[in-house]
Amino acid sequence: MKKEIGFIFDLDGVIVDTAKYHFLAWRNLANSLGFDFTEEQNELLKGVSRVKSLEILLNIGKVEISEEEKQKYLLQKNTEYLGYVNKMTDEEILPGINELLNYLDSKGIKYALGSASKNAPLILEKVGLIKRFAAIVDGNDVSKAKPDPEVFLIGAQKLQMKPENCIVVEDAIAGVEAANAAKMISIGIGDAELLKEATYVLKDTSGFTVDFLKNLIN
Ligand code: B16
Ligand code: MG
Repeated sequence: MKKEIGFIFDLDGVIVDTAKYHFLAWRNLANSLGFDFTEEQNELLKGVSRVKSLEILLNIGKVEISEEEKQKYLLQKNTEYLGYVNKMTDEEILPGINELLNYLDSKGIKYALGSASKNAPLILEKVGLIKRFAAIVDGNDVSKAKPDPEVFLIGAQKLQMKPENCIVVEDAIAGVEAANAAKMISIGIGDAELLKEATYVLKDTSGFTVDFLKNLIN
């Protein structure tokens, strides 16, 4: 009998590109605090929790603020970010993802979401994918952020799969490390050098084809 497998997809950078909206909101906050924030620096925030992202941003600007102000800025940033998210449609699903999910559905292979974002359910709803996932694990469900494997281990539990039978799709180094720590197969989406710890690396989601998936599964 063939071994049962499950997939766990990261959200930002794998299903949709919300990094560009995070960037606009963080840059506005940085500018209002008197410093600039570049797209290159935004790379440092990918896959990182909201609170940790603010810490990194404040470090870049060498700004020190009180705990109360931090809470205020986190809310301010998220409100602006949600303004962009609320306008999202299914046209923002990254290339190839619909085909992959259709193929997994046709084979009866279950998939979960494993994201650091507390806004993940809203984003999936906006792009019309929320009902497709057998389970959703997001930033509200975990106490330890990636590279800790918690998010993916909860995902495996919800899929009722052993971790070693799960395949994680991730675009962030911390996410690949989390998948490896969970003893799962990892597919990195992005730069091969950056994601060299992943079991497989594909340049972008359009390289993650149904043919690649068929070979992987077989
Ligand atoms: P939120 P992922 C991550 O999503 C983003 O890559 C990261 O930039 C963001 O800070 C984090 O979610 C938290 O997002 O502010 O919406 O809770 O890649 O883990 O799907
Ligand atoms: Mg990501």
